[in-house]
Amino acid sequence: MPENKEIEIMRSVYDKNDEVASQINSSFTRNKIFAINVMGAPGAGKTSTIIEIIKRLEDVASFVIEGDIEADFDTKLLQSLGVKAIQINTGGACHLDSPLIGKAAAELSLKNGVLFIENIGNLVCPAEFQIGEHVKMLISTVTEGSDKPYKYPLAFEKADIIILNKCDLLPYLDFDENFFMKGVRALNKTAPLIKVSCRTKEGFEEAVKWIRDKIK
Ligand SMILES: Nc1nc2c(ncn2[C@@H]2O[C@H](COP(=O)(O)OP(=O)(O)O)[C@@H](O)[C@H]2O)c(=O)[nH]1
Ligand SMILES: [Mg+2]
Repeated sequence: MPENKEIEIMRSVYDKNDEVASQINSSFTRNKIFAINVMGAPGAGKTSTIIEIIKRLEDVASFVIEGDIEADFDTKLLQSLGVKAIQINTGGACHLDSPLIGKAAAELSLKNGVLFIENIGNLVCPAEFQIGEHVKMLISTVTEGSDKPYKYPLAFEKADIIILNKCDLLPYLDFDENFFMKGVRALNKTAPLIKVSCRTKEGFEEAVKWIRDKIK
């Protein structure tokens, strides 16, 4: 019986979150904002990838909501590049939720453009919470090892696009691309998987084309 109770409470937390997420999503759509929930482990290159994509979307207004447990380095970096960015510090919580996004979005006066929401660095919880996004972008890296789809299936299953970053480091690692791809495709048959490097800049044209097609 106590087990049942726990499940009911969790269900109501998810339901409340999803209800707010759905309202936020409608508001983004009404305001012609395409929202991307950017997920990945700490240091995967979420901020670096967002920056490379924004540089190639020069004709589109870009906005960023930066989620971190503490600190605002990424927001300061984005602002120094002229990007409209706002920081959310969760103070310990391991994912962003939709009420947090609702408050941050209200401060950015969002209209006509792309909103990147950099989630907390974590391969588990962010995949469980809708935050008003139109698509989920998962950043995985060759330095994390090729077994990650097998160990963190939900993030790979839910992704609409998977970016494999840090490919400049492939010659120095034993990353097994076939094993990685097999794991990804067992979970997700449709998401494009794009190999990129924020160091050499390879692969970003394809990622940007995918976003442009989605905006249309
Ligand atoms: N070699 C290499 N380093 C990268 C690449 N992308 C990001 N980094 C580095 O990885 C670290 C974490 O990047 P950051 O974008 O802050 O990751 P985040 O924590 O996911 O936002 C930084 O030192 C970046 O310079 C890449 O493609 N290749
Ligand atoms: Mg970051």
